[in-house]
Amino acid sequence: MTTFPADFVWGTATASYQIEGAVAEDGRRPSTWDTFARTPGKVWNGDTGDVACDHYHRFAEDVAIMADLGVDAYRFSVAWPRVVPEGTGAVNQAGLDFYRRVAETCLEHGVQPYVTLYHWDLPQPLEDAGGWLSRSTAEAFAEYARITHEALGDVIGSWITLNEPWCSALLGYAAGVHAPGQQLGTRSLEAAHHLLLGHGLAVQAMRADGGEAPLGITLNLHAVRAASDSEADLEAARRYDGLGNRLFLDPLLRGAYPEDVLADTGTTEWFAERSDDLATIAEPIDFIGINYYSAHTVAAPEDGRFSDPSLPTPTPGSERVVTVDTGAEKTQMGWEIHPDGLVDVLAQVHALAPGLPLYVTENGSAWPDEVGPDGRVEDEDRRRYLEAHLEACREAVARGLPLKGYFCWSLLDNFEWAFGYDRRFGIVRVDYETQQRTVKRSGEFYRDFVARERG
Ligand code: PNW
Repeated sequence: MTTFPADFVWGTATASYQIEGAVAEDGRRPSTWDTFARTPGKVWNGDTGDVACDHYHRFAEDVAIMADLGVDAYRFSVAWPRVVPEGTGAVNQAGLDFYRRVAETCLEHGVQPYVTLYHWDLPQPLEDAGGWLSRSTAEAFAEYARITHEALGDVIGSWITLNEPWCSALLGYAAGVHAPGQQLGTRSLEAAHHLLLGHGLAVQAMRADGGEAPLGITLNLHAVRAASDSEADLEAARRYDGLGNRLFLDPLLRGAYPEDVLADTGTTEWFAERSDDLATIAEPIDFIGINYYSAHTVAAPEDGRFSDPSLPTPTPGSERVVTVDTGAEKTQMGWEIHPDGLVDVLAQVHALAPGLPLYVTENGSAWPDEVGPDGRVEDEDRRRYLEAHLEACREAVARGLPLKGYFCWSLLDNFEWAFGYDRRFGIVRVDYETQQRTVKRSGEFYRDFVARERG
């Protein structure tokens, strides 16, 4: 059996708005997610991140739990509206101080801090000025990245610019199920471009600031399979892979947008006018982070017509592409479980950028956990999902893919975006009444797995 390299990084991941709470403390100002969560009908049960896991006050306890689990690294995100509360202009030292305390606490416990600079909490004033549809947001992001890198460069092990620009652009500006909740169809690709530009400008700004810490970006990649070998189904798979994966991978790693995707979405001209940005977007990076949850099997619409611009979907220009139920087991999110898809997406990235270090920066599953009479959470479903995907990582390493680390999503149950607190992804349970943390069976499994692999 292949063993993981001795320096393989084992971690857990979270994101600021999902766990911190304290949304109005120490100078933090509202983000688009504060606004979205307060808009009736947008988040299940009217949940907000106002308190969440109260991690802002309990981070020391949470870091100690990670140390007990024996993980090497903690991927957390910095909330832009804590550091630059209005998006541009004045810097809030109290915000930077908080993240320094988190990072230093990690280091004291032998846990390496990995920072994501943008996990979706855009300062509201920037949204009011056009959000990611506006080029100036990309420039503001680079300035915020520079400020944060300069302030925390001595305590952060690795930097991730954006988390999942696909979600920000397509769920936020096309499907409308994430903040800012707009349904603009193919105009959402303009948001994708400005996110990618912001990434490139941020990389340049952080490089100019110096330091040795590796810089990268995290994408959520979709393993895409055609329902059959028919030409129409292969076309559906091409479109789904195009919008879900290649729209981001190609400019970052090849310096060019996929022409077929621009043609499908009628955006060829808009992108041609901005081709000068591609050199910035393709600024060399040190690693790529991949968030992997599921594989998608897709088919062509029955009448062969892919578009219907009246439908708000995350596949603008290919609205009627059909997702097929393969009969595979599903998590509570309704996402089919396909551990082999993780190997496929790692191989897809490796083919595009041979040798570039790869990290799984998120992988995990939601289930309706129950607390037993003894207070234990025997989350066998989550444990099995975790084990199967860890074995997929082993397979990737065995095949020679340059996979350097794995971060389990998530350390804690948390605010699951549009689903609020209804969906639990944690390997540690959070009782939202008492804020008590309880390591679940899956957490013990992860602890034992890591210990065994380290030998
Ligand atoms: C990721 N989709 O989001 C995020 O990075 C996490 O913050 C989140 O909690 C986790 O996955 C679980 O959902 C996604 O619709 C949200 O395909 C939606 C999708 C993918 C990823």
